[in-house]
Amino acid sequence: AKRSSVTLQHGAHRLGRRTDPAMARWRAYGLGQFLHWGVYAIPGGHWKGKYYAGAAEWIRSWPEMPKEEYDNLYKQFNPTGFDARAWARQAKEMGARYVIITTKHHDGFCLWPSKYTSYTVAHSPYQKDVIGALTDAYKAEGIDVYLYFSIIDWNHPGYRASLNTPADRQAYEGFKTFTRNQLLELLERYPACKGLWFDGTWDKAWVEQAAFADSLETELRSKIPGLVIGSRFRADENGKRHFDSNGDLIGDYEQGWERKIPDNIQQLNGNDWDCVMTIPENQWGYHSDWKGHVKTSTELLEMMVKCNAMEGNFVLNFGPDGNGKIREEETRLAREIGDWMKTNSEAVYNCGYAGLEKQDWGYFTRNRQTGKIYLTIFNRPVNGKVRVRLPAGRQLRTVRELKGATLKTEEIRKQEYFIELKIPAGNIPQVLEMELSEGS
Ligand code: FHN
Repeated sequence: AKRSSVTLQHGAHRLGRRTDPAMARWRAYGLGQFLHWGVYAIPGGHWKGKYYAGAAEWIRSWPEMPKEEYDNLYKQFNPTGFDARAWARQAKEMGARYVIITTKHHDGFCLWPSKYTSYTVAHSPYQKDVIGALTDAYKAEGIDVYLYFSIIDWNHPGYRASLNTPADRQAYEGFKTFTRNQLLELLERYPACKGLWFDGTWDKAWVEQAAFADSLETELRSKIPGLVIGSRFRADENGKRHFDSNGDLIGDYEQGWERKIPDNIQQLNGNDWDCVMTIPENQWGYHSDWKGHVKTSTELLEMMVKCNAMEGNFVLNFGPDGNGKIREEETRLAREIGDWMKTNSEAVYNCGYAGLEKQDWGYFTRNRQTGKIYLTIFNRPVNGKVRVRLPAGRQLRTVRELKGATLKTEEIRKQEYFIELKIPAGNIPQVLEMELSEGS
C-alpha cells in the first residue's frame, strides 16, 4: 500500500531497521525463551474445584474468581522449589539466546521488590527478589535478559481502561507516574537488561497517551544505551498502534506476531519482528490441565526455522508452577529442542532470509555474517530426494550434510536440482549446507 505522509509528532522516529550493534545482537538470537510467572501459577487454572478454560494468567478476570481472594494469593506465594540457575541452565541447554521475563503481568503483582507498591514478592512469604535472581542466573549462562512489563495493572487504584470522567483522568495521572517510576526502577535495578517487552497496551486510556508514552520511551532509552523496545509500547497521536498513521513501524521491531507466523516475507515489509509462541494452544501462565493440542518439538522447530527464514526471532513460552518448578512436558520439549540445536543451530543463530523462494521441503536460511546457505528439511520427499530450484544466474555447486558427507546431486533442468538424502527417513529435521556459484 502507498504510504501516506501525515505530519506526526509521535509516530515512528526512524524509517527502516535499526543498524546498531545492539539491534544486530537482537537479530542474531534466532531462539528465545518467554517466562510467564506470577501468583496465577498458584491456582493454575482452577478455583474451588472448577476448571478455568481461559489462559491461566487471566483467571482473575473470570466471574467465578473472587477478586479479593485473588489479590490475596500473594500471601501464599512461597515457591520453595524455585531455582533460578536450574531454569537458566535448561534454557541454555535448549539453545535460547535470550529470555523475556514477566516482571509484572496484568494482575499487577511484581516479581521484584518495587518500592512503589506493596503488591510485590517482597511482601509474600517468599520475600526474595525473583527478577534479580533470574537476571543473574541467565546472565551467568550468557543469555540476554529482556523484561516483560504489562501496562494494564488490575491492582493499581489509578488504573483505568478508559477515561470517562475528570475523576478518571485525575486517577490516571497517578497511574502514569507510577508506571514511569516502576519502569525507571526496573532499569536502575537491572542495568544488564537489554530491552523491554511491553504488553497490555491496547486499552483506550493508554492509547490516548501518545505524548506521555513517547517521552517516556525516550527517557527509558537514555538509561540503557541500545535498549530494544518493540511496537507494542505506544500509539501515535491518532491512536494508531504498531504502525503509525503513515504505516511506519513504531519502535524497533514488530510485536504483532503472537501465536501466529506470517505466510511470507513480503508481509513483514522489511521490519524486524518476533513471534511469541505457547506450547499448548493458548496458555502462558501455568495451567495444571492443558487441554487441546500440545505442540511437539518438531512442530516447534519448524515454527522457529520458518521465523528465522523470514528474519524473525522465535520465542517459546514456559509457565513454571506455583512451587517454582518447570513442568515435565516443558522440560522434555526443551531437551528435545536442545538436542536438535546442538547439531543444527548453525542454521538458526544469526541466520535470516536467504533471498531464495520458499520451497516445499522446508526452509532456506542464510547466515548474515558468513553468507552460508542452509536448507532445513521438514517435509522429506518419499523418493528421498529434495528438489531445489534456484533463481536465474545461480548454480548449485555443492551440498553437504552439516559436518558430514557431500551429497549427490542431479541437475534436472536449468537451475533445478535433486539432492539425494543419505540418512533414512525419520522424524528429525535435517540440515544441509549448500554452496552456490554465479553463472547461467
Ligand atoms: O494478555 C496477554 C497474555 O496473557 C500473554 O501475556 C500474551 C503474551 O504475548 N500477551 C497478552 C495478549 O496479547
